[in-house]
Amino acid sequence: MTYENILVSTEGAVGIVTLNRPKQLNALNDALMDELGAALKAFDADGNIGCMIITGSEKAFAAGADIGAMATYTFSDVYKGDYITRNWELIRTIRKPVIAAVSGFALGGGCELAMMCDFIIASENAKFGQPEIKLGVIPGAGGTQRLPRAVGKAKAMDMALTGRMMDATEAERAGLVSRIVPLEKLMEESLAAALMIAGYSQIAVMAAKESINRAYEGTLSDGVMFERRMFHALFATQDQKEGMAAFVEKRKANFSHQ
Ligand code: DAK
Repeated sequence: MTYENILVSTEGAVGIVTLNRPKQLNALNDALMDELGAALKAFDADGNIGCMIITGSEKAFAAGADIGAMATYTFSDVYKGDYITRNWELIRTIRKPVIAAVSGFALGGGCELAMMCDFIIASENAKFGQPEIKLGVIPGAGGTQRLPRAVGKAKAMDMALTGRMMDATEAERAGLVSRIVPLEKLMEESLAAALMIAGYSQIAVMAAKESINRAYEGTLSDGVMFERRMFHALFATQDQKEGMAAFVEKRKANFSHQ
């Protein structure tokens, strides 16, 4: 597939997708979301890839869903066309870890896209917001659900009802981003994290992601039981034998992802 709205590359075992509509501050239109989904799916299916990064430009990760494209949509357009669910939700089906490397604006659908990733590394100039209220709508790609889970009800209400932006420091303090790095180190640090993850057992990494995601969608006791069974299951892998043998033998583990 050839891409017109994203750039796709690899660094070792890491797949990188760069959102690339610079004139529109990476506003997310249907074509871009289709391409993003296809690129992530291809990386997920590629045994040589262990982790992915989604990033944007220095000025904008993504300034939201494309307002120009949306402006004339009718209810029947979005409902019948399954707008958002049709392609955006595909990101949730990706089983390997996806890191959002965010600099500049992550607004509306851009903030929601970052929150669909497994964690967010932000540069010092990152700004997060759900300003849809200013456009006469509400967040429609999970913002009203993922933001309160990440930052709590008070801040989520504040953000979604006033439409104000949160800077990187506030976002880290609130738990929305995992770390802040200098702008010029964003890709270096994100890549280092992704390469580290890709160096571990893919099976253990996927099991960790699946288990943590359970924390959002079920009860504590069901989540703990799911985690326990996954933990038990990992003793059936060659990677568990290798990882523990390497520790005992004081050498680096060489995982085969089996
Ligand atoms: N869509 C389309 N174009 C955009 C855009 C966007 N979201 N954001 C920026 N642009 C374009 C601008 O129109 C401008 O284009 P030209 O005029 O040069 O042709 C260019 O990018 C540069 O933007 P600015 O000139 O405005 O740059 P500034 O540095 O002055 O300001 C800004 C940057 C990010 C503060 C500003 O552009 C801004 O406020 N942008 C809009 C941010 C926003 O409101 N984002 C939320 C979008 S709404 C739904 C599901 C989901 C959604 C809706 C419905 N359903 C299920 C039905 C989601 C909605 C959203 O995400």
